[in-house]
Amino acid sequence: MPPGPSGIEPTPYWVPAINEYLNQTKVYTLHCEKTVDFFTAWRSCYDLGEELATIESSRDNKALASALESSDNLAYTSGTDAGKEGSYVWLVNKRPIPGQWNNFTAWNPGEPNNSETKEHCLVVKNLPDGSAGWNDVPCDVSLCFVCQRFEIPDGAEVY
Ligand SMILES: [Ca+2]
Ligand SMILES: [Ca+2]
Repeated sequence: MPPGPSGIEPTPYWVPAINEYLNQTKVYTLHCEKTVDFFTAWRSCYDLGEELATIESSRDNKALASALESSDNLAYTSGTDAGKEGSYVWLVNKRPIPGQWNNFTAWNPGEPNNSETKEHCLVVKNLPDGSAGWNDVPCDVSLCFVCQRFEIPDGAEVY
């Protein structure tokens, strides 16, 4: 593929259809080298040829909790209600939270609370039971973030 307009080499990109989704192996990677705001996190995953994380099943949530390691890392995912208050979507795949096809969420008790009407980004933190608890926070705070990639199946159409 030719370089994009900004000189960035496009990487093959593939997103599984919903009916393929739960059978796919997703790989989460935590980034804490430099803490960043939400959109920098979104862009940083893009620059790595990946995407900012989605969490669409309890399996995803456990895998993501493992990626967070045992530390107190608070990390951005691609969940946001910045476009419409109270209506969360995964920015990278446009699916609603909870999904129509999978009702999974893992909000901590009392969340999302849109504190001071300023919280529009979904962050994750390890819980003692090995899952990841969700909270909404302001999108401009500097945090770690989690990128994801899928194993691209043979014969899949990439773009
Ligand atoms: Ca909000
Ligand atoms: Ca909150």
